[in-house]
Amino acid sequence: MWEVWGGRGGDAEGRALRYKGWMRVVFLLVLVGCGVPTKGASDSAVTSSDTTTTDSQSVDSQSVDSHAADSVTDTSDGGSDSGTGDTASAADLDGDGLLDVDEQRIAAAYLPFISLPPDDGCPTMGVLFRATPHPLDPTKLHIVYDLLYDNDCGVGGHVGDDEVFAVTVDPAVAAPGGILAIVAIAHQNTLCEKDSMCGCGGGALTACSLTVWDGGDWPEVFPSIGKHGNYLYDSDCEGACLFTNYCALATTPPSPILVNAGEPDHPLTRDLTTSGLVTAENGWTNAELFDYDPWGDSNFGGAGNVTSDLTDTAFDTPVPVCP
Ligand SMILES: [Ca+2]
Ligand SMILES: [Ca+2]
Ligand SMILES: [Ca+2]
Repeated sequence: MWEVWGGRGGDAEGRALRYKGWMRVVFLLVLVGCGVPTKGASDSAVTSSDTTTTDSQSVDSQSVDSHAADSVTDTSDGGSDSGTGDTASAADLDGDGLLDVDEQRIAAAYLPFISLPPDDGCPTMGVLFRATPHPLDPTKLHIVYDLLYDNDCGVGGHVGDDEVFAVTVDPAVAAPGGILAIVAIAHQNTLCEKDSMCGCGGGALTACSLTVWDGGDWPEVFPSIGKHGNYLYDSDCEGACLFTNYCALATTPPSPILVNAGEPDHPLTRDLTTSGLVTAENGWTNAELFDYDPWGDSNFGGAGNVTSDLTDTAFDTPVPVCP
């Protein structure tokens, strides 16, 4: 089932590439024979870009490579038809049955529109995610997004901030349509807790709040200014928590780095700095957040426990039938 997301049989593809190589030689000979000018074949560039070595097994390269993988249309030319990307693209290092490159690609592609207010005073942020086959329907994914910030600078602010929402994704439907449901909780386990859930408009789920962006109707997630509590409707946020929380519709969402946490029994990162999320280059300033282990069951600075975030059943999402 998962191969429809890009899984490939290495040997079969190798044979296909070799066959294509021979066919290309034959084709070029025909072209030269006919006096037709030749040009580089674009797909050779794509396959050469996949030559990412076997250190795909390292967590660092995975998070970085995934971003490269998102921009699949590698414009570099040259390079041989090595086709050696199979080792990397076939890896399921967190053992959940999903190819890790697909987890990364889908988590990036189906990230809802995060409406981080333009005047947020502490916007430095990255996203740690956990993607798994949805327990209710393995053709869908359950993705937990943990938005990690350098600071919470709202009322009662603190170093570090962890704010979670989760989605159900149908990878067979392009984003944003394939975002089937979202669960968000603002200020979990406090008197100000606000739980919300929305969906694609089918069944009993209230439809998500949408904004037009990049040619699509994207479901929105509203982090409150400074506090970063996640709300699914702007109206739920305005003046929430004793007039300490306010939200705004941003014109563009942030483009955070996304790092795959892996699974509890097979983590893909034990250090968010070496994985490229909590780094000075990304604007992070609080030394106590560097080299944080998201599976170490410790608090993220003055914020919550990320291990709990990644395993919290409060963020279980339904699988609605969409119109
Ligand atoms: Ca996997
Ligand atoms: Ca996973
Ligand atoms: Ca917060």
